[in-house]
Amino acid sequence: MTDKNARDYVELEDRFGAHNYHSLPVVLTKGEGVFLWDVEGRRYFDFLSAYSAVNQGHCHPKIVNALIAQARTLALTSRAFHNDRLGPFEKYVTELFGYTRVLPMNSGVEAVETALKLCRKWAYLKKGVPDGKAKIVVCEGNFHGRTIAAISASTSEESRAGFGPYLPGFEVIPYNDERTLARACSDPSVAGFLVEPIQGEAGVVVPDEGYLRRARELCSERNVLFMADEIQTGLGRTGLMLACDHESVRPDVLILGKALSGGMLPVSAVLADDEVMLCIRPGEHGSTYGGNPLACAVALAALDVIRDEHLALNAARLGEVFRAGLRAIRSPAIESVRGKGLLTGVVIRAEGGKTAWEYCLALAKEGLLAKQTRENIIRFAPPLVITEEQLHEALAVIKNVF
Ligand code: IF1
Repeated sequence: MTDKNARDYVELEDRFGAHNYHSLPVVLTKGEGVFLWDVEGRRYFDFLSAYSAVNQGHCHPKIVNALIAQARTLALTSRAFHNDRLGPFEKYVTELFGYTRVLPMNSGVEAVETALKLCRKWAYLKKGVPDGKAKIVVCEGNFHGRTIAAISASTSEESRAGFGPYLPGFEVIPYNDERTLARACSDPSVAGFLVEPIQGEAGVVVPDEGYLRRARELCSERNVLFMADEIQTGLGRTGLMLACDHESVRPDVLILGKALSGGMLPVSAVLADDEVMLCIRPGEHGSTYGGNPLACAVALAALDVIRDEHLALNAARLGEVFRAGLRAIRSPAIESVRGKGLLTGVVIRAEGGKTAWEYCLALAKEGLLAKQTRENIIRFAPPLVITEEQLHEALAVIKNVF
């Protein structure tokens, strides 16, 4: 153990770290399943799950074992050579999601970048867009990561301001609006539509039923690639393996990250069929760590856990229980409750009372960790391994605070 207390660790970060985060004043040291412990030994329900990266629960033994065994054997070769973990992972993940090919990367935003590059290349090689003219349509309120490309596509001033010049080639349209999408896609230089099936950072914004299906149809009609950023919504979180599955929508390009490793290390991936994926040829794209044996062994185990433990089903069932429980609290501070599966947004009433941040502080004090988004929304996203009993216990904490 350590003789430092929470304040000392916060001070260290404050003194030596970049100031790019405003974290809740909790210093965590241990995790197991749905629980986290701080350096003073207090236990918390984790209702953030590292933004849905820990769908399988903290330190899932099967994933930890895969990590340890592979770390002892071989961790990284680079793609200059083959390794005996990449192929089996690629076969597994493509069969699981029904694509012919996969391109593994590391962080989520790298997978987004990969999808954007793939889409542009496809536009020039297959769609016949004049070189350098490809456009990609994105939605207001999107969050696709922090690179220059991702912030160039963003509409958040906080994410963008001061980081220009921005990358051209993005067209922003309102989310959940098929009319503007239809208009945008009629431009023959539009190569792709990049969309979150549910907007996370925007505050768990669930589009109207039929929107994704209609968007899929529009893209097909106009020969535009439908690219789903399922980094946050995928892998069981919303009650099905993919959020697009709720509308039986099959993206042309599927982007996964976060829970693909169950929180062990950054593993992301882009899936597509030959027609698209083979547009990128040797030497045109890659990553030192992408597809490394350690990541592949961990990702395979992480997907196994989601499947074997029926985590999507659990998310579907308990998501309904959770939102019903939240609505039953009938707090005047709660304006609305929305979400799918175990991804829930609670909109806090602006006038009077506490801010969403203050509620998160109060929840932490009572032993439940959650994070606000957009000033007035609290996102609740526990690990999908949560049991009904644990969920009711957590609801009691939330009720108590409200
Ligand atoms: C942070 C938000 C969540 C994502 C989608 C790509 C990425 C993300 C749909 C990039 C990442 C994270 C990053 C995290 C906060 C978080 C977040 F509030 F900012 F929007 F989850 F909702 N596409 N989301 O949600 O993946 O490169 O980070 O692996 O601290 O910035 P990454």
